[in-house]
Amino acid sequence: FNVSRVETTPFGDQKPGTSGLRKKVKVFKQPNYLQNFVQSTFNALTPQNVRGATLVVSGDGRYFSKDAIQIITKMAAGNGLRRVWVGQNGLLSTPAVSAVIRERVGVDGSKATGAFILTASHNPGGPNEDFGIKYNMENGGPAPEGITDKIYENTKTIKEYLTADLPDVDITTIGVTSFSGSEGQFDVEVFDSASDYIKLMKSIFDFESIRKLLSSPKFTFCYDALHGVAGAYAKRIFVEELGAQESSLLNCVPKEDFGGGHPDPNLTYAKELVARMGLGKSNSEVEPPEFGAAADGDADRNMVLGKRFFVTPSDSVAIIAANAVEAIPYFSAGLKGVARSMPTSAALDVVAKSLNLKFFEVPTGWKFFGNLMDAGLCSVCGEESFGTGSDHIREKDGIWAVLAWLSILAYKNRENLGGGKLVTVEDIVRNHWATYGRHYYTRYDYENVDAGAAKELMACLVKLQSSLTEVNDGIQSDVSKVVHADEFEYKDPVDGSISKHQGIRYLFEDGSRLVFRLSGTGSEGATIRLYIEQYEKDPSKTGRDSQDALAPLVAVALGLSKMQEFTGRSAPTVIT
Ligand code: VG1
Ligand code: CO
Repeated sequence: FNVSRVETTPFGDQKPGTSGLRKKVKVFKQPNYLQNFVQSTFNALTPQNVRGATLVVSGDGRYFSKDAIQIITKMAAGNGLRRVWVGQNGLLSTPAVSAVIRERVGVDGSKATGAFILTASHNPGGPNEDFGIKYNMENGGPAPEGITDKIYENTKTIKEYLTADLPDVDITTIGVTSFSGSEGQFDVEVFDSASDYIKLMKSIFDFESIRKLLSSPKFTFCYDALHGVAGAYAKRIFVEELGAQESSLLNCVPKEDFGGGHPDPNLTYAKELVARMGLGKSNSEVEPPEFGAAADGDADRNMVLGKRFFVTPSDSVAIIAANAVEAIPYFSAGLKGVARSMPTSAALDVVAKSLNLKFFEVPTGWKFFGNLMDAGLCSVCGEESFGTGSDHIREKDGIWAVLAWLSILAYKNRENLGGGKLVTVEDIVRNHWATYGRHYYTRYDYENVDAGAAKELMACLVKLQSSLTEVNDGIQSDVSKVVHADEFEYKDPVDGSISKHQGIRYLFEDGSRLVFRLSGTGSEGATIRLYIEQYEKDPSKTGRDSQDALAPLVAVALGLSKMQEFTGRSAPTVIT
């Protein structure tokens, strides 16, 4: 093949957000738009990770992925990479990409040094919806800010990109296609999307005990992939490996447009699962399953539900951390430490304190956990945004979280499956609250509001922080006093790098918190996130409805931020 240099001019809007570059498909379809970002990324890497290197390219299968894979493959050959690995049909979940970078050995003994993950995660897909791309490093984790900043700088000055005149490669069939160029050989290896990941899961969990749980008539199960890439793993793992019934899988056929839905596993968007679990209004005659879970488009998120019961993601990571050593073989030697993102509730903090574990609070986005894990400081971590994971890879992992919960359930019920009453998801959570106290928690999202108005709202909240007396005087309802307010700033304990402006915090005397952030993953307008948390230690008061318990704090937050005044919205788009 021949390599050519193609002239191009910069786009001004290629700054990677919380998790890569996410834009409407029509933006990505502009001539050279994807090419500019890919070349800017190659130019931001060390030469060893480009020339002669092996690159993984795949994603959640959303619309435009197939075209993108062909474009990137040709550019990889043009930039002197030695080979590209593609999951069959271009499908790899985000956690599977991380696993493949870390674990997989190619047919010729090669190892990958990085990946382009093609996903916009929980954002809808299709010709009028979102596409996204992000680069992951040799450790299997998202590129750190040092690299994403460099990529952005490169996108502002790019003049040309390199590409090879290869034919389109068949990505539907497993096998290797080789090409020869003037500088040597270039291979495209298409491989099974699930097998490396399944092997890793089997090395972490006791599949036999989960199989016993899933095959017990007492235990019923349901998994909703929302037509995302998790479907490609769910059947193999839950049905073929663990013996769940095929009818327990919902929406497990990956689709380019996620069946027209919003592949975000929360109480608003995972409607079908929510109804099946007895949490919605409908369908009250059928007895709901004991356990239900959902994933987002790229399968790194998870929502865990019990029968008529919602587990908050903040509680979920705390409960996994509290039970990991007993219930999950991978952790049997103990946890190295735990971590959560700043807006995530402090439920994990209480567990860390009581178990005497190292604890870290990092900014939103998974890239901050990787350094801690690489340094051996963190085993389990999570975010309030339905992200949970561990140091088995460097991404959050939706299916891992489900297997972790099934392991805990299998462990708690190890003597009950024959006779005796099943310990349910709800029992596990309520017992946890009784031991550690409960962090009432809710998040309000105001999606797609005017970007200017959102900025002003945030600026006002920062300004207010200089006079807490004024803030406290303005609070009418019966909540405790604001004792500290700031913008969260993080100094990475491993490399010393500093990340500023990571969210506006108002901290109350009784440990309650209000946090305000602007989303970094949207593709249109701005999304304001408001996080509300209140700690209750008294076991007789941990059973309230969370919206009721938090109503006074919510009122304070809405008043303080003048939410309706700035955004014109009287209610959030999504409450979780
Ligand atoms: C959101 C979440 C954040 C998560 C990120 C990527 O970011 O809040 O916790 O890490 O999405 O998740 P933001 O900036 O929109 O709040 V995924 O599953 O979209 O890659
Ligand atoms: Co995701």
